[in-house]
Amino acid sequence: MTTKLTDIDALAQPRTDWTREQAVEIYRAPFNDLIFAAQAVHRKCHPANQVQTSQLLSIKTGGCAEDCGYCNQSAHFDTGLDASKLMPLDEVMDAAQKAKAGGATRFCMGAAWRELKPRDEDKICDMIEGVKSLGMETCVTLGMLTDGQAERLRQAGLDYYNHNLDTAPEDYGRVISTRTYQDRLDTLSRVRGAGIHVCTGGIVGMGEDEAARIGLLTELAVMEPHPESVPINHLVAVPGTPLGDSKPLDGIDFVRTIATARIMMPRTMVRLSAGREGMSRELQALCFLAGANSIFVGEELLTTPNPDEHEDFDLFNALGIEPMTMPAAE
Ligand code: SAM
Ligand code: DTB
Ligand code: SF4
Repeated sequence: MTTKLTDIDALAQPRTDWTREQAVEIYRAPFNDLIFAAQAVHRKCHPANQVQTSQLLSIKTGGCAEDCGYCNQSAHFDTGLDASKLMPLDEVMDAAQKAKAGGATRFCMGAAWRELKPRDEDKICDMIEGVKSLGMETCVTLGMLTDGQAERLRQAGLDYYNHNLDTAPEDYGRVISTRTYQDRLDTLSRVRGAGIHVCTGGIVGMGEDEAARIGLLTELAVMEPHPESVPINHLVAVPGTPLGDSKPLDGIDFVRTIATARIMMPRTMVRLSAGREGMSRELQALCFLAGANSIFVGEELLTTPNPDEHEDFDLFNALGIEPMTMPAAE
C-alpha cells in the first residue's frame, strides 16, 4: 500500500487513484488502527465535534417504474404503500419551514421517479426556488436526468443532487434490473457538469458481501473530484420487497464501512443516513468517531421512520456534538 494508516498528513490529501486492494487493506485493518486513523483524518479536514443535519421530504411517493429490490416505493412490489401525486408547492414550503425551525440546514426533496419528466420541471424548479429563499441549502433526488435538466435545476438554485450508486457494479444486477450502473454514472456526470454538488453513496445490509461494500467505496473514491456528500444507508428492510428479510449488517462492519469512506474521501461529508432507527446510541457514536459528520433529522426519512428530534438532541448532548449552523464547508 502506498499510503500508511499512520501517515495522517498524506491521508488528509484527497486522491482518486485508489485500488480495491488498498481499500481492502484499510477496511480490514485492526479496528483500533482504522478508527484512530479515520478520526485523525476527520479532525484534520472537518470540525471535530460538529454534525450537519439535513431533512428529507417525499414530494412524490410510490408507484415507481424501477424495480430496486430494497425499495418500498417500487410499483413492482406489494408493500401496502399508498402512491401519491406530486405534492403542491405550499405543502412543500410548510415542511421546509418546519425543518428550518427544527434546525436542519439542508432540505432534500425526493421523488419516486425513474427520471425527471419535462412536464414536472417547472414545478420542481419552483420548489427549489422556494426552499432556497428560506436560506436553506437545497437538495433533490429525482432519478435520471437528461442533458440540460441539471442546468435548469442549477439555475433554480439547486445546491445538491442525490443519486446513489447503491452497491458495487458487480452486485448491481442482483438488486436492480431496470437500469444500469452506467445510467447512474451518466446522470452524476450531468450533475457535476452543471456545477451542482454531487451527493452519491449507497446501501449496506442488503446481503452483499464485504467485496461489494469495498467495491462501492472504491467506485465513489475514484470519482474525480470526490462527491461532496456520501450517504451511507443501512437498509431499512420493508416486508414485501425482495430484500425485506435481509439480515442487518454486523455493527462492526458498518463502522468499518464509515471509517473506510472517511479515509478514502477525507474532505467529503459522510452521512450516516437511513437505518439509524435500528441503531443503538453507542453504534451511532462509533460512526461519528469513525468520521460520519452528517445525518438526516426528522421523524421520517422519505417513507420510513427515523429517530425523533428528542432522541437526536439527547444523543448530540451526550456526545457534545453541535449541529452545524452554517452550510457545511463542502
Ligand atoms: N427515485 C430516485 C432514485 O432512486 O434515485 C430518488 C429517491 S430513492 C428513494 C433515493 C435513495 O434512497 C435510493 O437511491 C436508495 O439508495 C435509498 N433507499 C431507498 N429505499 C431504501 C431503503 N429501504 N433503505 C435504505 N435506503 C433506501
Ligand atoms: C439517501 O441516500 N438516503 C435517503 C436520501 N438519500 C434520499 C433516502 C433513504 C430512504 C429510506 C427509505 C424511505 O424512508 O423511504
Ligand atoms: Fe424508484 Fe428510487 Fe425506489 Fe428505485 S429507489 S424504486 S428509483 S423510488
